[in-house]
Amino acid sequence: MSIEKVLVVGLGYIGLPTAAVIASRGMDVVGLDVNQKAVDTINKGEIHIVEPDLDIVVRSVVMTGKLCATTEAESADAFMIAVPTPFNEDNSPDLSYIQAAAKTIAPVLEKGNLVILESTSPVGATEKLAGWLKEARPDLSFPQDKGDAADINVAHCPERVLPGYVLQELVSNDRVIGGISNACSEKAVALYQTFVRGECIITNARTAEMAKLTENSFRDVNIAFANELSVICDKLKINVWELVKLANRHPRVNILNPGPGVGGHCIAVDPWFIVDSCPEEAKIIRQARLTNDAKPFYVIDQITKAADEFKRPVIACLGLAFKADIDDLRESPALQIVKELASRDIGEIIAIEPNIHELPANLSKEGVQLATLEAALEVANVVVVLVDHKEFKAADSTQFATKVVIDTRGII
Ligand code: SAJ
Repeated sequence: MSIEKVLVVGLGYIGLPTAAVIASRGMDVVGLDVNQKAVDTINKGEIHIVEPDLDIVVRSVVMTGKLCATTEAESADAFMIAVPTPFNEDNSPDLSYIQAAAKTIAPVLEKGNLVILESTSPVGATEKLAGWLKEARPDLSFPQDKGDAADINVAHCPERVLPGYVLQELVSNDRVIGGISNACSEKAVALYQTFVRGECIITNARTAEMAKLTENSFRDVNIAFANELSVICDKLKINVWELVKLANRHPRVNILNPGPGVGGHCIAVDPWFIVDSCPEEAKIIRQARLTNDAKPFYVIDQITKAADEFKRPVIACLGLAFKADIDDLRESPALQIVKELASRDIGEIIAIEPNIHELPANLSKEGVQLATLEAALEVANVVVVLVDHKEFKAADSTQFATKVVIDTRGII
């Protein structure tokens, strides 16, 4: 049976662009979300998240009737689940959103349907999803029991796009596709090939789950290495940026950049899923998480020491986002650092974030001011670079000559 209609569950940073891109290929797409406001926004042809060019694609597919949003499940040929998989306080994965998605789509499932889990998931989650669907629909057969002959196919295909480049990477990245049976994989490949230009590589569901976790853990471990080096270099009075540049001249060395910590919703989360599955074995992966989580506190200490040299210093904090040239402040080490500084009352804090127009309420309540770089530099005693936004990289470095500078990104 060919796939003509797709229901995407979860219209966030991954679900909405995916739904829009599939719709732009001429398929009928229904987006399902629990957030009525998001649904209404999308149905007006507008978007509720920030991602370059996404507004244009969404507007066009909504206008042509290829994409519509709803809060109620309806039948389709394929279902794609792109809901959050956060972690609990004890760092164990929280699969409640996937379970809720299973409960929502189960009543409308029909023989021949394909269900794809896109959410980053701990190993075994796709099998769990298939189990929840089976529990809700004992009248249908599932691949964990019937293999290729099952009524319903279930596969994992982790999203791997980089925020800020989602529309390009959705199409150009290779996709790892892990079905519970071969038939599941093949059916999923057929769907992805309608909009992916990269290669669709088949494996099993558990390996696909682990592949995604491995990619982000690889980055986390390597950033932790860079962050550890930066602390060692401070102690040994060596410029870590010069050191990394020199070491990277070696043809087989590629050290990542130290920073104020690791933010975002992926790299700082996914490694915990591996640690939770194999707590005894995942030693380096766990330590990398701890090292990266400790880095903001190291930066706070550096700033506090610098501030101690002044009676009532003005501290300019450059950047609040979790990485360069985006407006996303969630899980941002820069934001964490500024919040903590404000609560310690060690001076006047000015935040410079060219990608936002208003400070988050909890910062303004603490007395933090939002200013332009120029205005902040006129009064600042201490300058802290927390994000390597293009506006900061372009700044004239002589402006910083009379300031105490703490540069966590190595741009000055
Ligand atoms: N960072 C450093 N030093 C570096 C690189 C990054 O400190 O050398 C910091 C950034 O400042 C940021 C954090 O790490 O705070 C993460 O940024 P990122 O750009 O490395 O990654 P994300 O979280 O925006 O997106 C990642 C991507 N994964 C990989 O590159 C392996 C993306 O492809 C995934 O789709 C995404 O996670 C996800 O959804 O899992």
